Amino acid sequence: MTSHNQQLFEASQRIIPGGVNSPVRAFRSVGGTPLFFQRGQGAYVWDADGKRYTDYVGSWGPMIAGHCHPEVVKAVQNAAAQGLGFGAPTAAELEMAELLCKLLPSLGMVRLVSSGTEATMTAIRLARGFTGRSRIIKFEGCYHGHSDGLLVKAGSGALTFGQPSSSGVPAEIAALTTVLDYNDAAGLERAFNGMGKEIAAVIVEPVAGNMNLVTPKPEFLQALRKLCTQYGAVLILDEVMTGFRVSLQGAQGYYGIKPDLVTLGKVMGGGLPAAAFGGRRDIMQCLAPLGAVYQAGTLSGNPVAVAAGLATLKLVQAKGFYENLSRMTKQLTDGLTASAKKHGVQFCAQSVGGMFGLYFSKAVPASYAEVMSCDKEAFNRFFHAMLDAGVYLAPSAFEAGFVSAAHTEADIVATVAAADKIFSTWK
Ligand code: KE4
Repeated sequence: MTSHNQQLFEASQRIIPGGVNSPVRAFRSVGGTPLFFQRGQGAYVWDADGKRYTDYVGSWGPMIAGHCHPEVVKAVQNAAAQGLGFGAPTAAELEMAELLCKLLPSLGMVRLVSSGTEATMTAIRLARGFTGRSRIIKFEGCYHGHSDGLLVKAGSGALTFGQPSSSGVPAEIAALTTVLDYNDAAGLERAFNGMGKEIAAVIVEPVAGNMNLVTPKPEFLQALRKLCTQYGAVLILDEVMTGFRVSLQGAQGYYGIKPDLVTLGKVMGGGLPAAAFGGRRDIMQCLAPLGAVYQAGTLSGNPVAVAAGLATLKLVQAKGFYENLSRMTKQLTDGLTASAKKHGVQFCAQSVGGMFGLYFSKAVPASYAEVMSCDKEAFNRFFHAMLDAGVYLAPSAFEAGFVSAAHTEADIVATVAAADKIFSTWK
């Protein structure tokens, strides 16, 4: 009997490339048939066959309050009843801009867009316009969306499918992107010493979440800030994933690093298409209509998406929100690690705030090379065994996982118990 998931996937593949609207959803790296979800509620999602899963993907981070949180749904319904879009300013956009600037002091000014890709693409253009320079630095395994200059040794789906550098990107554009090793402060120093005055911007995930999860070394963050300041390059912290995920002040607040520009998305849209970029006023004032750097968007600041974001950002400001989220996430990673150890499985895990990484390796990876040495096949086996047990992890060994405020202690305990059963017969 062909499952409904399979029927939908077969039909989708006939008219949608790979049957999906974003490659990492296709289960290509883990194998098997991707799940088509029909419903989400709290910590759970239901697939097209009606099977329930405890969800640790959360739409890749946005669903930090859980699926269909009543206050978010109500805010969306109320906004939608007033109008789905105007292509003109609304008070809600001002409220969102003021809230972002209040929560993130590094935001002197901010502009709303509809995706993380738009945010990072524009931040790069802005840095180039502000400095008059062309070269950018990124780090292997980091993913910043799919604009041409950033699809060079990228992470996430690009890494999953072994095409970290996409075809279709002209060599002339890729040549302006220098790719260095994440956490390699010495390598960054050498690059700046060699071409510092050519560098418009360094863009970095302050916690790398697109080559599985890799946390930053203190000396790496310090080098980023020191060298960008010293050479007049713009430091762009890509907090599309870490913003409001690792703490209320994102990774910049968690680690105490002050960026020149920040990109945001995911949580700030609550699941709907809202993202943003912002930072120093002197840089942001180069943007049209004030300055000569052009950027635009039909759906930028869409009132329904902004309503979802505002409702979500209201929820995350509740007292103890991040303490609880971090505690639950750590209980998950500690429980999985203890179970693997008990059963002699080479596995480890770590968490930062409400995001986590799972690795089939002896030690937690601190670089792209160490991520690549983790046992990907073992991850794929674990992924499917957990899926069979009703636990939905990210369908790739090169992604981070996410816990929501809707996950209960019982959910975490049940997830660890499911893994323990799997590890108990692990060969
Ligand atoms: P979007 O254009 O997908 O909204 O954002 C791109 C982006 C930018 N920066 C960071 C740090 C990101 O993690 C992302 C997108 N993340 C992936 C998941 N690793 C989105 C999932 C997908 O590509 O389907």
